[in-house]
Amino acid sequence: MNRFVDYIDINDEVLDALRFCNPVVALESTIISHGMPYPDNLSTAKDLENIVRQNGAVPATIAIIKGRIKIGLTPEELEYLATSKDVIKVSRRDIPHIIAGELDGATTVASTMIFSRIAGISLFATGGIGGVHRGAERSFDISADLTELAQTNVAVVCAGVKSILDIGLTLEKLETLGVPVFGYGTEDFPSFYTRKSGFKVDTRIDTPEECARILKTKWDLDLDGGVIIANPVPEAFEADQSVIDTAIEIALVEAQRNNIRGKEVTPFLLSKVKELTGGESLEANIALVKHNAEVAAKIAVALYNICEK
Ligand code: PSU
Ligand code: MN
Repeated sequence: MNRFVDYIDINDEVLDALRFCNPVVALESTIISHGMPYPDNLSTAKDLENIVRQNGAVPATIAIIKGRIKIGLTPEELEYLATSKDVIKVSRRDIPHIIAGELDGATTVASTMIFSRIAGISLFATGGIGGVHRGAERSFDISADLTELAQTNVAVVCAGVKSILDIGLTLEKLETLGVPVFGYGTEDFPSFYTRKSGFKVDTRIDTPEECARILKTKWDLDLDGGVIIANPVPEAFEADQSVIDTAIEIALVEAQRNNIRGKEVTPFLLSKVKELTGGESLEANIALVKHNAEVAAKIAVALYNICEK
């Protein structure tokens, strides 16, 4: 940790928790800067932090502000991220130049995992992760989130992946990379807005304690890398599958027509889907992230309890 202090600011609440090895849950910032409109982004970010606290853990929202890695944000910093237009999407390869250039960065799943591990945080709650894009056999477009999951010891609680991706190929790639994929209370791998994707997970887990035992075992054995805990959107907030499917088809055609490439692909598809599905997708999105924050906090507490023994 010492050689990182020149780059990182950890807020007091998180630092206290880390010092005593108390449960901490990391939260990402892409959701705030790119994932939702203002003011829903800000109210959701605050709600997520409170949900983590109510479930016995300390929240650590992660971002880069003026070149400093922030682990835990002040209310002013949250507000700044929620309203600033100049926040850049930062995955692994973007980290050096955003920090050296003293710029603002919203962390993706990959970079939030990297900073979580540096700080000693094992649980991370988000919405959806990146994966293998449709047509990847020609475009080679496979998210850096997957290679991060292969090497960085952080468990990611998410609502699966959106079908802007090829879900089957994403699951195959995760198998190749040795990343366990668990269904939380389900055998079905969820597809973000909806509870099923047509694909199964190979392991179902039903309790935070069961999950914590598996995580401890993995990392005790030096089986480096992350874990995906796929937690389906609560039934009451599930979106209409056909509305989502139509929006995704349109978004994919528009991305192709506009020759969108590289790191712009995912933000382009996400914003098109958001635009085409409006309020319905936003409501599902907020509900599922809150549910993920709750489950991540419970697993962090369970992990603390078994590591204490
Ligand atoms: N998928 C979603 N919502 C998101 C993302 C992906 O359903 O917000 C964001 C996350 O930050 C994820 C990143 O880590 O996009 C992946 O981008 P790329 O495909 O360019 O690696
Ligand atoms: Mn990509």
